[in-house]
Amino acid sequence: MDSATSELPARTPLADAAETGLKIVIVGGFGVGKTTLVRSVSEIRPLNTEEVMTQAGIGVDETAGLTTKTTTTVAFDFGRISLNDRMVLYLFGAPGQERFWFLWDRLFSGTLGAVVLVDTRRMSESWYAIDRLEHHRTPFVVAVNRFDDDVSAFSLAEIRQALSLPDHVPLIDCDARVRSSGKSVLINLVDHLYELAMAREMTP
Ligand SMILES: Nc1nc2c(ncn2[C@@H]2O[C@H](COP(=O)(O)OP(=O)(O)O)[C@@H](O)[C@H]2O)c(=O)[nH]1
Ligand SMILES: [Mg+2]
Repeated sequence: MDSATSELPARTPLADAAETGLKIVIVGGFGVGKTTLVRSVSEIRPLNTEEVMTQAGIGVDETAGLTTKTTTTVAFDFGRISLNDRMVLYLFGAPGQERFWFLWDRLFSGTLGAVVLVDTRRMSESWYAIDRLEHHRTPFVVAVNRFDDDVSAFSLAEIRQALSLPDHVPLIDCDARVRSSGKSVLINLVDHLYELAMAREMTP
């Protein structure tokens, strides 16, 4: 009998990857830059289901202040990045539109941590994501995606206050279009997860 079919291999490539793979979710409001971030850091051609917005989206997908945005993500983005030879992050960009919020709770299961992307022109769009993450006790960092036409120039301290973010939640600036910037957001999250794990270990 063929040994390959008579017994299961000790390790399959997928299991190996899963063992070191961390599931990370990128959440945030509509047009905040989730697809852009996943695309700029992913080492595989990211899957996404970007659709040109149709007449039907008018009034449903609010584009106020986002004059250049003509596509919308109807499912989610998926990408992958290896931080080092042991650590692979699987990235899921979760749809920000209110009508997709029911998907988030499913998506959060098995998620080690999340990145909340914030656009300071539409800060309130992040409230729901932060709320859900706190509810699920999913650790997260908040990354402010600075847009060129954002003249508000809020400081990180002001943003922390506006979002009622506790001091222990990392808050950083980023440019979702730049790979090194997106990568540093992810490293920030992994560091945060590591610190939380260490703190848990220290508590008797
Ligand atoms: N100027 C500028 N544009 C950005 C930035 N991040 C994303 N965009 C653009 O903003 C639009 C919305 O980004 P997208 O990633 O589709 O948002 P999503 O709905 O969160 O997935 C796209 O046209 C992006 O090219 C940024 O940091 N600066
Ligand atoms: Mg998108």
